Amino acid sequence: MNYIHSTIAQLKSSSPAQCEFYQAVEEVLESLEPILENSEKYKKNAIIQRLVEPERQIMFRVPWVDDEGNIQVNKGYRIEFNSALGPYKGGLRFHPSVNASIIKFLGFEQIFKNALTGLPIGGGKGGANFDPKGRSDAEIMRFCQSFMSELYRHIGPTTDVPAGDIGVGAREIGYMFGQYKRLTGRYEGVLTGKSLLWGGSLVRKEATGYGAVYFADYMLQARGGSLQGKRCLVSGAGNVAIYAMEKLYQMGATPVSCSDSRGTVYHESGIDLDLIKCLKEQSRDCLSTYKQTHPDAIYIAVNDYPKDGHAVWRFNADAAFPCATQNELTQGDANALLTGGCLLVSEGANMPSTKEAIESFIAAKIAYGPGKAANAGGVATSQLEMAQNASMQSWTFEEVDEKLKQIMKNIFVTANDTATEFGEPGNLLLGANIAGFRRVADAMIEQGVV
Ligand code: NDP
Ligand code: 2IT
Repeated sequence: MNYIHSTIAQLKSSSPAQCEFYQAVEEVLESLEPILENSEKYKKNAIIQRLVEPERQIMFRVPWVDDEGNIQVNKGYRIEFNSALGPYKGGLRFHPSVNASIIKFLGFEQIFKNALTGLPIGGGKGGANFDPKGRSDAEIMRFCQSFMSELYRHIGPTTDVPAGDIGVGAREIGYMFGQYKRLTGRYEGVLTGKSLLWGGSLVRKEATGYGAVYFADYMLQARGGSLQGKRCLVSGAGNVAIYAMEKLYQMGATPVSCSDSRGTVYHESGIDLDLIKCLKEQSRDCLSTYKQTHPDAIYIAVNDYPKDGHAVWRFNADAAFPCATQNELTQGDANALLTGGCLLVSEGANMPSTKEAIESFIAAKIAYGPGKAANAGGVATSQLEMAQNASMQSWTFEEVDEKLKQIMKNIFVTANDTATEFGEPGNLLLGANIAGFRRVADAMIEQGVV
């Protein structure tokens, strides 16, 4: 067994039953073969064995009282994965599917994503198996306060700076910030994604979706094309999907689909974004009501999805933007996309494509932007929020957007150049994994055995 596969085998025996985490680790480590072969220093310093083991894993009880007076108990997590490049940085996910495997896969991805931004941020992730669906505002507040009552002792503006992810937006960040301030007495930039009224940064809300579209445009420009006139499939209808669709319209493309956990909407003439914002950002409703306003749209409920995948990828289009969740784009979906003429996939979500789907995209040589590169605009803009908080300044929308564009361009150029350097031009998966790894690994070596 070679070095990489024996490291993965050891990981599976020391951390059993964490399939999403193994998937993320295998994808990265298998890309590292060429660099590990060329440089003895990574093996000598046991870099990959150290990288796959989080520096610290915090798991805690989150008790709270619901509106009926019942006591509820959830499981909370913060995984502080790697601090070689800066304070731990990464989101919090509140979703019933959350477990240690999911938080570890997200934290592991975050290390390389954050390294690719070129900014001084380490990798971390957290969350809880709490289901916000159907909960009142008061219940959400009590849950967030209880979650922060444990988390506050582990975080700080120069140690660990959480943000949002699935199920955590400005409302939840507000309640958590309030509780942090109450417990510590300190008003500081300990969370990002804050409201614009009290320390948030312009463009943070839009940044992940906008960034995934900027990244797509850089991929197409390098191939002599552009997004102008392209028909795009988008999945998800949350923060990332909404602002990906907004930027697609601004760049002359047309998003024709979106989805939520209950179903998919396909609208030939283009998704009505104002309606989606109203349904998802205000009334927190489900997408099935879209057809009441647009009878010409198609709605497919989850029960009617194809057996081997997801309805949202079964329409013909030029480009695909998976912006919902992990493993939402299967081999069957990848085949359907390629047959339908899709030339580009830019991942707004974390690990949305299965291993087999990614292999199909790379074999077909379409423009494929892996999540850790394409969706890095969110965390990068979080770091811009930290910089503004630390210097007590606030930058204009245009200033932040310009920095975001430049960061996405740098990530594209770095991944693309690294792919060429290692003999696989255009393979941005390989390029992003090696470039992210190299920055973290070299920092770890310089900082000694810690
Ligand atoms: P939101 O909670 O705002 O939206 C998530 C969307 O995806 C919702 O429409 C939700 O449906 C749908 N969804 C979530 N889980 C599932 C599931 N298991 N099956 C089907 N649909 C699902 O989250 P974000 O938009 O913030 O996050 C989306 C993705 O982007 C995640 O992978 C996240 O890790 C990633 N990401 C987010 C960043 C950020 O800044 N927010 C940064 C980088 C990556 P419903 O409305 O029914 O709940
Ligand atoms: O996956 C991600 O990069 C995020 N959820 C955003 C993290 C952040 O710290 O802004």
